[in-house]
Amino acid sequence: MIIKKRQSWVESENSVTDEGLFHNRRNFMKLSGAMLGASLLSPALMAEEKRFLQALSFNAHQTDLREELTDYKAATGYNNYYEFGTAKDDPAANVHSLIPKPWSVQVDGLTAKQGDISLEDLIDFNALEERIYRLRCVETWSMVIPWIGVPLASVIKKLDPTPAAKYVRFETLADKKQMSGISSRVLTWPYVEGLRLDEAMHPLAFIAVGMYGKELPNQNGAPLRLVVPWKYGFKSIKSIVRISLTDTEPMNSWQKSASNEYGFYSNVNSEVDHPRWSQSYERRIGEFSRRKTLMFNGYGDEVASLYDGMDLRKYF
Ligand SMILES: Nc1nc2c(c(=O)[nH]1)N[C@H]1C(S)=C(S)[C@@H](COP(=O)(O)O)O[C@H]1N2
Ligand SMILES: [Mo]
Repeated sequence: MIIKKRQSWVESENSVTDEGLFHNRRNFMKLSGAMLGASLLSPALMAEEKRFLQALSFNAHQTDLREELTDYKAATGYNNYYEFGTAKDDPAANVHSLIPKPWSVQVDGLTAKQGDISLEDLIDFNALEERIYRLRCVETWSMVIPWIGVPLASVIKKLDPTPAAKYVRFETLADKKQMSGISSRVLTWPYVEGLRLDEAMHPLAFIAVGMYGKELPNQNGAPLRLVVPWKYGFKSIKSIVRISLTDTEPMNSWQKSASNEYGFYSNVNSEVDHPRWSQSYERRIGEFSRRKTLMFNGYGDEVASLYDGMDLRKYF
């Protein structure tokens, strides 16, 4: 059973009295505690992790899903990151060649701010929040992750879009030296994703730089990735190196590869099947039984109004 509280993302940790939240909180503390204890980090890395956690502890916010967090091992061992291969265990095996630091993001298009912006200037690391979001992959698996990051809106505001800007387009790094999978032609590189500007400014849309109290593992999209919890997982573009504001709808990599199967919107929709499979059920990674997929992945109260009057069969 899933019970959601409205506007839950603005609730601070201190005001949490709800049992489900408390459970998740404990679950999270247990996990991060265990991982910190078990990890064999160099002193420099330890100091960095500590700074990361300190920044976080002052700004912990939480969405409340009464659901178990996905096991950390499953969330980092069963991934889609085609730049490192198409099998679910390829990213974890091949991703060590990715160098997520230092990192900068090229900003161009319809914004006042232009050019290369360092990760530290783009993301306010003193304002990190924790958000527990469900993510539902188009291939019918799902997971529940404690993400750490900032609202995408805060990043876009920094770029100062011009009035003509209507969409945001994102690109992933495409470097043959760091990414063993991009010699393959399964997709066109760089990996591209896009959002309508009002979707991008929605308070649920999130840029993650960490998860489970730690920095993002490379296979999950280090050093920064998108998380749009009401859309299929492939919208969550990883290792972003370019953000462009545009006045035309960006063509994403999956649309380009099969426009009959993947559209621009890609909202989780239990009522519209993928041409090759049903979208009405999903399986949590690490679990055996299936559960019903919820419209907009369960975030409909918050986001359905973005699509008022649109035929979601046409705009899939
Ligand atoms: N650059 C890039 N981003 C990507 C992908 C990819 O292949 N390349 N796969 C997407 C898909 S299909 C999913 S379901 C999610 C998976 O995120 P996870 O591995 O953290 O679970 O990442 C998305 N982001
Ligand atoms: Mo996916």
